[in-house]
Amino acid sequence: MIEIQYSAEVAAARAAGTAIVALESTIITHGMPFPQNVEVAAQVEQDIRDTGAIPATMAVIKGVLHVGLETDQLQALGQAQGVAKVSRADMPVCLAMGKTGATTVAATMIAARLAGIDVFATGGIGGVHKGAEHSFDISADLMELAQTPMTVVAAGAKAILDIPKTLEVLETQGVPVIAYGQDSIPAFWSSQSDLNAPLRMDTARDIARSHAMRQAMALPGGQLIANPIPADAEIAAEVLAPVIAQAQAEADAQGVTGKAVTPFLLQRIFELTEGRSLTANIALVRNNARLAAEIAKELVKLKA
Ligand code: PSU
Ligand code: MN
Repeated sequence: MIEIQYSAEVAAARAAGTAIVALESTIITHGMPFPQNVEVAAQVEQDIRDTGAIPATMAVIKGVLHVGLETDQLQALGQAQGVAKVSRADMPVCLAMGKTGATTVAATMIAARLAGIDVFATGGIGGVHKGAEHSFDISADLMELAQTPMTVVAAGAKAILDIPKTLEVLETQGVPVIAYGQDSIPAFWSSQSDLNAPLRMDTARDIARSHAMRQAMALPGGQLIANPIPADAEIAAEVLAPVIAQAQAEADAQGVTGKAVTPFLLQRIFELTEGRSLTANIALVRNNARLAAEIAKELVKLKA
């Protein structure tokens, strides 16, 4: 019933048993401005190939679930106006109605599971927004991590979020949050925060082993790998704090709610930092893609 279209390289990788890494498309349509969005998407795909795995960027195009995009499809999606941001709630509607939508972290996890992919790289997951005690704005990404088996590599939760509350929800939902190679939880544009991560791992092999163990135990839900941004690309948390506060105040003053909140904040932070936030965002996504490819390769070895 659900129509899935694999890109040529993903179809070949599936047949050969090559490691595959899923990528989201909301970061292309709603997370970065054109034309950098398309350049970065292609670069991140190439990083995965250079590490020895195959990228599968997810999107719904005219009601078909695409697992891996051809170059022209990626270009078109990156330039299209008014593409829907599709999460768990709206993905089946988008597919059923023959519409086009970019997948969030939650929707990409669902797509990857349907395609038999275990590992997914992104920038930062959605989480509990600042002021959530009033707005109740908690990303569906967190509940997805609790129910869909997937290793998701991110640079921690975006610093626009309430990171302590995000960690509390993940703990409640039984989602392991594993810092890669350090004790503290990375904070997206900054490599360190003053919060200790609940768990730490230092190798892709260990991460693959814990993924396989969850599968062996038939536990629903995935694991979140918090991979710090490379030190030479980070922006100090003190520099960003007032920028984030200003963007949040503007969002509140303008009554921005729901799906629009995260894209609004990212765009304002991009403007207020004169593009520095984007440069850091690009570095961390590429770094996450490389680690995800290493984990996917280890998983292929474990399953052999
Ligand atoms: N990470 C980025 N940029 C983004 C996002 C993540 O570096 O644009 C997107 C992801 O698709 C994530 C979504 O799932 O933001 C979260 O949106 P919300 O807070 O509305 O759930
Ligand atoms: Mn939200």
